[in-house]
Amino acid sequence: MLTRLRFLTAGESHGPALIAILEGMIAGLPLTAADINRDLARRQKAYGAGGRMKIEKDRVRILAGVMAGHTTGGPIALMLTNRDYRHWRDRDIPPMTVPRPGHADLTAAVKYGYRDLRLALERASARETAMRVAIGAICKRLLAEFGITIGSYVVETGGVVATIPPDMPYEERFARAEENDVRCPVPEAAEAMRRRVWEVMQARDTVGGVFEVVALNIPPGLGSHVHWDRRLTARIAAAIMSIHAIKGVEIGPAFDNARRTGTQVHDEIFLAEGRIVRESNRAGGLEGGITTGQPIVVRAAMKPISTTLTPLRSVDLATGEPTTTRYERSDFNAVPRAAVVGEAMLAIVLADALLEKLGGDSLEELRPRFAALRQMRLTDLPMDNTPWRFGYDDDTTPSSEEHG
Ligand code: EPS
Repeated sequence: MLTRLRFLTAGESHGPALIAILEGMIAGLPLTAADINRDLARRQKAYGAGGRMKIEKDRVRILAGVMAGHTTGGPIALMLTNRDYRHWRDRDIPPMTVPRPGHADLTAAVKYGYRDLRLALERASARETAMRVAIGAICKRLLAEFGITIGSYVVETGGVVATIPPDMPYEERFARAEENDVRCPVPEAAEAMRRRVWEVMQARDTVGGVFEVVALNIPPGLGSHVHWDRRLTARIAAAIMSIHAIKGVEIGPAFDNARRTGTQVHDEIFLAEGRIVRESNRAGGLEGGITTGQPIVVRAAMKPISTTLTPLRSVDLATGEPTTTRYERSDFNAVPRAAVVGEAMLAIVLADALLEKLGGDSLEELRPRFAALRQMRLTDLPMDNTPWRFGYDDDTTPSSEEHG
């Protein structure tokens, strides 16, 4: 569903490295490894992360597409080393034949006919999201040139719900989320979330949760209502749903809106000093699959991590015997980390939508085009208030006069 950008990732969780190629990025964008490493470090932080995060220290190598500190317009090639690989490279790998419920173990083995489930988990692992975050950081760098920022915070962990004061500005939510390792902007709720995660870890179990990803200063008019795969709503939902363990997504408070009446939900339209404004944003920044210019608010539900210390019932596919799962090192809580991945996926979709709207191949070319975008101003709308006719060149349908 990307129209201007393309990206591919490759790599196994415990293989030597992860690789990514981003194609379609404009030329002339200032970019350093530090821009990417900042988000890679943010993705690594979580209360309830497994032992792997003590091993990995994600630092990207930019191998192509960036010269003298600026993108060239050529494909950008990125590499991340898996430090854990050294623990696996010379080892005999014990057979893994008992699929973990909830993981891709069973479904991927059915699809690909694997003789060992490790071949499934190596690529299904959320380790791959490190590369999404790296690509997303480049897209954020582009968006930042136009004042667009993206942040995230966690609103629910293991059933503990944070009540965020509705008047707390998004920038403050983002900043406060950075201050703790559950990424929750409300300190009391953050403490309750940590306690909940601790309890669940003691009970040898795992948690899921809900996070919000928000884009600020997005211009109106990105995306389109005219076709299903051009609706930005659909493109955002698909991107967020592609993140490991995400099983639900909503734009704005969509499920709550579904319980209300139309007059309680829709964001009424006002005119203030020549500008078209809204006093609410229950649409989550999108109407008709097009940006309204208000914050884009995406909420995502993450299922609990499917690798649990407490065994779950399963079947040994080698013997056909009923049995229980064996533990593989994993996370107990990955919601804070998934939120950072959500930022990346939203950044990729929005950078793509912006490039689609603006056209052009270099930052220099984009700047005046961005400045000339139609805004939510009455003067930007060419309404001429005159009657008109459909005027299709269609003589197969009788007119109302002929029908009487
Ligand atoms: C993951 C299992 C864990 C996580 C991993 C995702 O890895 P391991 O089995 O090596 O302990 O740490 O996430 C990452 C390595 C990462 O960088 O996010 C899984 O099964 O999806």
